[in-house]
Order: sequence, then C-alpha cells, then structure tokens
Amino acid sequence: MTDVAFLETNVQIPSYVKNERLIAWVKEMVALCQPDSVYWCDGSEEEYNRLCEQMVASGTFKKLNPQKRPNSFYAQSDPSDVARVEDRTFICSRRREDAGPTNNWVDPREMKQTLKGLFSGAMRGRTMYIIPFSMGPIGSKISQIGVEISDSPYVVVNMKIMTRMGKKVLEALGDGDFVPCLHSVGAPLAEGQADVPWPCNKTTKYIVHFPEERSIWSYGSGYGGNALLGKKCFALRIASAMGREEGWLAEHMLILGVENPQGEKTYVAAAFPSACGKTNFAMLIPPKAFEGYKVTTIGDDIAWIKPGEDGRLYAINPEAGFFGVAPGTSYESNPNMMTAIKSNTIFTNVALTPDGDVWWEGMDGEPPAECIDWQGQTWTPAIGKEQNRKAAHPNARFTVAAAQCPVIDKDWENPNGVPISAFIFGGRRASLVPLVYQAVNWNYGVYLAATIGSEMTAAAFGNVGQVRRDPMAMLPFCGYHMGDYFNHWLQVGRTLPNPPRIFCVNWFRKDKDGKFMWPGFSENMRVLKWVVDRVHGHAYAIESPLGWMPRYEDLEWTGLENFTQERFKELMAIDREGWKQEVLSHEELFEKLYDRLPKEFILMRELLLSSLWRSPARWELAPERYSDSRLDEHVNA
Ligand code: TSX
Ligand code: MN
Repeated sequence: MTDVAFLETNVQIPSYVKNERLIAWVKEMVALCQPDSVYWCDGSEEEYNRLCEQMVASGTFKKLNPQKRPNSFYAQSDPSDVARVEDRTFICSRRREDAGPTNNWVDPREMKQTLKGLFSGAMRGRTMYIIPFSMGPIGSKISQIGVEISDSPYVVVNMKIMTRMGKKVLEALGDGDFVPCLHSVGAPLAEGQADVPWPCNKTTKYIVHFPEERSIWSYGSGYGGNALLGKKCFALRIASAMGREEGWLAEHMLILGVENPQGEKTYVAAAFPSACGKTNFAMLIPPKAFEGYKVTTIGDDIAWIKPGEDGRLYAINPEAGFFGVAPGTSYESNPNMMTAIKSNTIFTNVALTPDGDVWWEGMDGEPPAECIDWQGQTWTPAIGKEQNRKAAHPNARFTVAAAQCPVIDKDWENPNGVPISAFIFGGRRASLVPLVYQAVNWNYGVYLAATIGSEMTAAAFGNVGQVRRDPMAMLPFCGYHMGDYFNHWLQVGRTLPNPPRIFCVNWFRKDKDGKFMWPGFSENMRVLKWVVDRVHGHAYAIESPLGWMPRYEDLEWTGLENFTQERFKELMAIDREGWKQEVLSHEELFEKLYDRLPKEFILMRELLLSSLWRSPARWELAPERYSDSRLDEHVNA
C-alpha cells in the first residue's frame, strides 16, 4: 500500500468530530484495515440494544430468558480464545532494557512492520467501529481518554458497560490527547463468506503496547483483556508507564470504603494475585456483630492513584463496570455481585440452562440436571464427572455496570477520587504467612508488596506448592521494567508527608490437617477493622520480626467466639527458620531485576533477616528485667 492510497481514502466523519489527530488516525486505519463500513459509536442505549439484537441475529449472542435474567445476553467464545495470552503480549519500548526481563519485547519498528502486515485488509467484510472512551469519570483530572477501533460488535457492547463510552467522550476530548487502541479479531471475510458466532484468529495473536508513543495494537482475539483495550492494556500497561513519567500510580487494585458506626469513612486499596477473591473482598458484607459498619465498593480491579494538593493519595476506579470471573461467584461468596448481575448483564462462556438462564460451577444450590456447556455440548453432573468436564469455562465472565452493585460507594464517580489511607497486599499461601501484619514504614511495605506471591494450586502453572512471585499483583500488567516500577513506588513515598500505611494479609493459611485456618469472606471484616483502626491510631499492635501484629485481644471476636486464642496463635505464628528460607528465596526474583533493583531492597532484606535472626536475646539473659510478650505471642522459639 502506498501513502497516496492513504490520502485518497474518503471516510465520512461526523460533524461533531473535531480532533484532527483522531480524524487522521481513523483515515489511516481505514486505509490499512479496509473495512466494508465505518461506524462511529455514540454510546447511546439505543445503539447498545441495536447491536445486541444484531448479534442475536448473527448467532454471537443468545438472549437470556427475560423472566429470569432481564435484558441479558449469552456468548460462547471460540475454544481457542478464552483468556488473556501472556506469551503473545508485548511491550515494545525503543530500548529492550526499558521493558525489562519480565515482559516480552520486540523492536517497535520491527513490530510495527509485522502488525501492518497483519492488519492490512484484516477488517474486510466487516464493520469498523470507532469507540471513544474515557477511563475514569469524564472530565476528572485523573481520567484519560482512549479511542478503540475494533471490528467486533461484542467489543463495542462490552466497552459500553466497562467504560464511559461514546459521543460525550469526544466532546470532552476536544483537540486533546487520546490513546489510540487498534483491535481486530483477525478474521476478514471474503466476498460471500459466512461469518461464525465468535470470529478470531486461531493461530495468530498479538497484544502489543508502545509505551513511548502510548498506543495499543491488538490482533487475533476477541476475548476480555485481549480485546477490551481500556482495561489491562490501557488502564494498567500504558497507564503504568504514563504514571511513572507523571508521578502517579496505575495499580491492579480494588478500592473499598469502610464506614464505622460514628460515620467516619476510610478508603483502602488492595492488591491480590488471581484466585484470591479480590472481587469478593471489594464487596465484603460485614458479619452481624459489626452493626453500624458499612463496606462500600469503588472498584474491583484497577486503581489510578495520584498525590493530591493536601499530600494525600487520591484514587479513582478508571472502569465503569465489572468484568468478573463467574465460577465461584455465589450468594455465599459474593451476594452483592449476585444481585448486581440479576439483569442487564453479558455472560461469556458460562453454561446455559434449559429455562434460558445461566449456571456455573460454584453457584449456590444443586447443579442443573442438564444444561448446555460453554462449548455448546450437553452437560449433566454425571457427564461432568465421567469426562472431567466443567459446564462453565473456569475463566467464564460476566460484564455488568458498576452502578448495579448494591454497595457501590456514593463517591465512586467523584472526579477528585477518594483519599487512600491504607494499602493491603495479599497472596494465597498455605503456610508460613500470618493472617495480617503491618509494615513498619513505606519502604519496608513496598519491599513486602514486591515479594508477595501465591502458591500454585493448579498443576497447569508449574509445581503445586511452589510460590509464584507476583509483585503488587502487577507482573503481567506493568508496562515497563519491574525494577523501575519498584523505584517509582519508593519515589512516590518520598514525596508524601505521611504516606498510607501498608499491610499484608493471607486468608489461605492451612493447618496440619490441610484445613483453612481462617474462615475468610465476611469474617475478613475483623482484619479490615483492625487495619482501619490502626490507620487512625485506634488499635494496638506488637512488634514482630515481620512488622506490627495484632494480639488476640486486638481483634473484634464478637460472633466468632469459637475461634480460640490457641487457634489465633497458630494462624499468626512466625516460623523463624521457614521465614529465613522465604526471605532468601526473594533472591530468585531480585536477581532477574538486579541492575535496576532499588538499593533500598537490599537493605530491607538484610533488616528483615536480622530481625528474624534469633540472637541470644535480652529477655533470655535477664527475663526478670525484660519481660517482653513478643516471643510469647507470635514467634516460635
Ligand atoms: O474470596 C475469598 N475470600 C475473600 C472474601 C472476601 N475466597 C474464595 C477464593 C477463591 C476465589 C476464600 N476462600 C477466602 C476469602 O477470604 N477464604 C477462602 C478459604 C476458605 C474456603 C472455605 C471455607 C473457609 C475458608 N469454608 C469454611 O470455613 C466452612
Ligand atoms: Mn485483574
């Protein structure tokens, strides 16, 4: 294709589109992708309904029973297109070192050539949708605007739920900057060729980020984070790189509010690797004993966090919806989400019941006697057992507007964000890691956050029981070198007069019999209350080798009286030898990043080791003079 062809392209531009850079980019992409038609999304309800109906007609969507699930739709993806593809995800910075060893890298010029080849004619036979979207409330100083070009109507309707989308975004954009996000399912249609319900490219997928020019190119997948480019690609990978340049944070975090009976409100942001129940925690319902306490949700996945003029950190949820994992979501694990998804919801890769509703593993009650599984096959509990087949794909999702969450925070769209008082970092650890401990300061908290991880539960990811480090739960989502990322966190702390407190939690410790020691779910409120009380200087803590820890009497136990002090001791116990091994194993992650690892981390590690070291202690030499309860409480002799 020649440049002349680009210039000759004649694309209808709606009169309300004024942004010259946008117009030029759209024209260029039309010439490259050669769609049959171009459609500018206005973001209206009417448009949403029309596209949904159109997808029902084309076979992409099934309309669910309006008596059971009003205004809701069901989609089955291609079996080859069910999740994010990390091995096909690239950070194409000019210098390889700037992407770091934990990201895939290709030279940006080379990658552009590859992509231009792939996108050339990629939208033949399809409509090109222009999707202007705002990450964050329109007009907020923390928000950012993107425009996704996609050939998937499924992407359009999901973007309508997940972002603020349409004409109003272009009005806010004016002639300002936006992040161009190009997406194609990579399945052009030849003249007269029939479409399939879930077009994608079964063999070729590229999820590519150019952090320096702030653009995204995604080819070959129509699913989730691969295709809804506002989410992981923009709000985490590109935004993390923007935040580093501009002094803010784009984090893989939920945001929640805790209101105490006195009406005092405290906001907390928390990061967990996958399969820790992050969305459940974001919508936690306090136990009965916590009358007068309310937990409200600002977001369940991503937080954009900026220092405010008062020296505090303010956070927004850049998203407008939840793209949640369905399996495991139930009235037991997350009643608020079950209420949210009663209507106006898109379900992808769950099972379809005979009465036109949805089902998935881990939903309350008995499995249906018979249903259609996510691949369109008949499924019964007996078939499932015999063939070891699940009815819903483990990564099946629902897409629902955040506004439908019954406990959405009244300030969830506040353009100024909400002030963050504490960060919580969690992992899934069967042993060693206590229920909760508080970092002694910001730098040490950043170290702890950088070393969190989960124990493998599925053989699919390496050896079961082996710890997979996932710093700040950002390993797959950081758009630049992870060592630089740690330094950025330390730098943000340096600029704050009184940075938020940092806590670590582990809901998943097991006893000798392999049973979870902590009841989790609503009962996590007991930990959350201690965290919030600590922030305000209202809760006691004792020093431990890992940081500050609550004693038994420092947690609220009303309503959970059968959780004994002995059990709590076991749950909080610090095994010095085990922890020394743990700290030594941090080396594995650090040596990969060594040339850009903060020097502070080396010192923090030594500090941690030195406090774990069991030197002849003062209280052993003269117990009558140094009666110190710390050993008694939590530390194994
Ligand atoms: O989401 C979870 N949370 C956070 C909730 C606010 N899950 C589910 C994780 C899979 C995504 C949990 N699972 C939690 C938890 O706190 N804890 C556990 C482990 C657990 C599982 C079952 C029980 C207890 C703990 N059952 C009983 O004690 C009866
Ligand atoms: Mn996530």
